[in-house]
Amino acid sequence: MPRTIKIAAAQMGPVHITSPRTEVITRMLSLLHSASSLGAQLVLFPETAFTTFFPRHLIASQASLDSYFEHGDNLPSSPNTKPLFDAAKELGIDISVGFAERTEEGEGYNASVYFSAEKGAVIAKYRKVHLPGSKEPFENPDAVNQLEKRYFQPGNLGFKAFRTPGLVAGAAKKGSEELGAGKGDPIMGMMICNDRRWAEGWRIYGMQGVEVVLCGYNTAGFAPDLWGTRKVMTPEEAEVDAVFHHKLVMQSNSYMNSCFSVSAAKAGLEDGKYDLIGGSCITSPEGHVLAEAKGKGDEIVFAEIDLEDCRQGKEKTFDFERHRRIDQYGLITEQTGVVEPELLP
Ligand code: CDV
Repeated sequence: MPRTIKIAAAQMGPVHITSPRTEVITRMLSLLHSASSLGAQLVLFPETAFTTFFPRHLIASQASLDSYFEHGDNLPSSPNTKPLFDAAKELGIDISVGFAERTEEGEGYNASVYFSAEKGAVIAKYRKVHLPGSKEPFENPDAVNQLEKRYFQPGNLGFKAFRTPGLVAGAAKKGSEELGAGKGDPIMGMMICNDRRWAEGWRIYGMQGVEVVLCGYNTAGFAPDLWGTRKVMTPEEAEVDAVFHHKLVMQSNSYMNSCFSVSAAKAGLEDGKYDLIGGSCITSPEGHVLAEAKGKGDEIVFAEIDLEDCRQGKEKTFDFERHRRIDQYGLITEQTGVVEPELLP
């Protein structure tokens, strides 16, 4: 039986350091309404969607830094973000959105939430595990900094998949007669930007039967200080490569875990200077791109997907129960860095 969902990535053009929060929310509402007019049931917004991607800046004042953060559990009620959640509830659309989270204890996380329109509540939260960059800025004054390790703690909620109510008709529930994998409410997982480059998170979601992975991102188009300069590239060549790598990891990891993925970028020249790639896309369990952004501005990327399409991979090529060999995978959790084989005599 088909289990279809109409799904959208809300790509956002640049959000500048000077952009008033109200202006950003207005743009997000406009994207939500556009997605609604296409019949979307779920809309994904980018990483740190409500503000500029501030970890590129060295921010000295605590008050200024705090202005980029929200209290995680208050998003649906905070004046800065409430209008988006109110509209999602009113339109009956689930949303997932990235934000900088400040906890009661004062810790900072690069986080995202999943809001269920049916429940009228946040039903899942994710904190970015793989924080790229450094604590200190680069010495090169022209470098694009990536100070996530300075402002955020590594995520501590793991990669926990969750079910999303109200999206597919006739979903099996606890105690249903129609039991078995692939019959219940959709299984989703969230990751944030750099996480998508790491196979480990995808596999942990795959092992929970994930059907849709949601990933918001801010990826620089040209950042040689961060990436290395072994191959000298023009900014244009570097951006082509960055988009290639983005799609490569979304497509290959969707395939290897037999799931759909949705990715939503913040794109364009943020703060008038820092180029972010676009390339928001929706990929299938066979690794194909089903829909993708055409430009680098505010744009809805939309597809109707059938979760039943996950079954073939999950039951054949990537039937984990039959084919995985965990006795051979020990190094994955025993060792963090690389230990090369001994040198030859
Ligand atoms: N926001 C990010 O996590 N950006 C990283 C860059 C810095 C490599 C990314 O993986 O796109």
